Amino acid sequence: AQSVWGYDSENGPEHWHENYPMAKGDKQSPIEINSKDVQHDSSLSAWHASYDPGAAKTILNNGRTCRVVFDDTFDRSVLRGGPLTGAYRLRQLHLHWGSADDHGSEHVIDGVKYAAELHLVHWNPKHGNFAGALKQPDGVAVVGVFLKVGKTPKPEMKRILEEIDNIKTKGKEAPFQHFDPSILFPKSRDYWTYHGSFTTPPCEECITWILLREPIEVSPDQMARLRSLSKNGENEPLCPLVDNWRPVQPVKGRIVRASFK
Ligand code: GRE
Ligand code: ZN
Repeated sequence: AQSVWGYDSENGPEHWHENYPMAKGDKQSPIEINSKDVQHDSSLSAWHASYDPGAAKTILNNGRTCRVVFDDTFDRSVLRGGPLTGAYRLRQLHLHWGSADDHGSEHVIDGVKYAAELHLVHWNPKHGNFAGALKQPDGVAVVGVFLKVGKTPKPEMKRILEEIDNIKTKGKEAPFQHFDPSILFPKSRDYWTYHGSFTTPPCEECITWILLREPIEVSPDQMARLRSLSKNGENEPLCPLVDNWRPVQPVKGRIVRASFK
């Protein structure tokens, strides 16, 4: 059915399990979060990101997302606290987005789909390397930030979106240095947390999700820039890179905890 996975009808999320059986596992992501079903947990502490701007390396278009890659060869940019034990190293950030403003996020909050979702991916160095971490239930921690189109856009997103003109097509990569992604966080540190998976194949179930309650705002112009990326290579027919999100998966009895009331 599919040669390489993607988001189209012939290779999209409904087909992933054919080559990646974990995609039908019991702890898949994303999920819908219903605020009436979440459990406030007063023992959940605050999370802290301590990022070194010098760790940022490159930005690239891999035909499925736009990703910024960080140096993770030592503990220079780390996430701690919240539901986590120990420090997790920042490896990359990337986004999922839609073709219109009313969809694009992967997690759905009380029926609401946001225009985009930013994922900051960290791994637990006690497992040696990233590949080792993927095999462990406490291997990876992802901070998810929702993006909505609004009138008070975060100027901080500009840096990423400016660079997009340099990585229009699949396989393009550009230097992306001196960037502290914590400038993208919303004011509130309130979060939901649950155990789930990568939302892309092989959909390993190794992720502690930390989803921030407060979305950040982007301008219509900034969203248009994101949608101007292409999944085709240079000199190939134009194919816009949009709707790179996986639909929600069965919760299967998992509990979502909230850090706030
Ligand atoms: C992704 O590729 O979309 C992804 C990761 C890591 C964690 C979550 C996620 O690469 O969605
Ligand atoms: Zn993602």
